Amino acid sequence: MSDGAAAAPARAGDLAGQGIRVDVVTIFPDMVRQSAAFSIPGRAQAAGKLDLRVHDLRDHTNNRHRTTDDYPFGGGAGMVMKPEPLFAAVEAIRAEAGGDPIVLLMAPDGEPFTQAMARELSARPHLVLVCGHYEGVDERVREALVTREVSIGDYVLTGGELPALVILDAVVRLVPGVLGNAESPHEETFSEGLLEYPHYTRPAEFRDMAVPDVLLSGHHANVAKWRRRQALVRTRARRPDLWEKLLPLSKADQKLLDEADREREEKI
Ligand code: 5OB
Repeated sequence: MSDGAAAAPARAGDLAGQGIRVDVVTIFPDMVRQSAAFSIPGRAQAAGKLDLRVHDLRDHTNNRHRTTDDYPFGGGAGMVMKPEPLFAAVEAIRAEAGGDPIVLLMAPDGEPFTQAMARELSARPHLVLVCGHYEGVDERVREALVTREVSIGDYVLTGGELPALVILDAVVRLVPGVLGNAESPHEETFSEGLLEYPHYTRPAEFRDMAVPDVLLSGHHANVAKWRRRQALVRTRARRPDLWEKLLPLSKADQKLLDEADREREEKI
């Protein structure tokens, strides 16, 4: 039995403006449910900001073996996910929820998932995440059922469950009221295009490693400059792809970077 069928009926709009509904279609419902019970997604559910419904794809099969995959036409290695159970699962969600949810297929050849996409999705009242498996899903699912196909990076995975959980995590933390004030997502690494500056907490000295003096100085403007400088140096060194998009630098940033380069020379 899927969560969707067990839970009290709710319209997709019930959480609109104050939360998000996410339906996940998977052959491993326990993996998704159990993982999403932790951390921010777990808290968001408890707070009524995330209405998560996990559906077992096998509940939408017709044969007694509850088969969700089959051999590829034309031959070749691997199995392909059958279209009927996927159409039945998503159409049942649509019929029950109403509205016009975005249906996302987790796919290694999909659009790269970004912070910008997470932001966009977090503004929607209802998402349906479909987890693929095996060599892939029948092409007709991609043509006629799915709104968007999403990849979380260039590596091979065994299924779409972890990508769906990644997307859920990235999206839910942006839903208004999910993060507390102290954790508020205002300085996000990727939305500004810069990597984070280094962070320190107590103790001020640990195994002969000292926290930079400026952070202990209480001089807020100098702290801000130091952090900006560190973020610039780090982004240039670690992520040339992000760095290119930051150019040309503002005068102020260029000055900070020149300073950093000069000081490095003094030290070397
Ligand atoms: N690898 N993103 C990267 C993915 C992926 C594999 C998937 C789905 C999304 O399914 C096997």
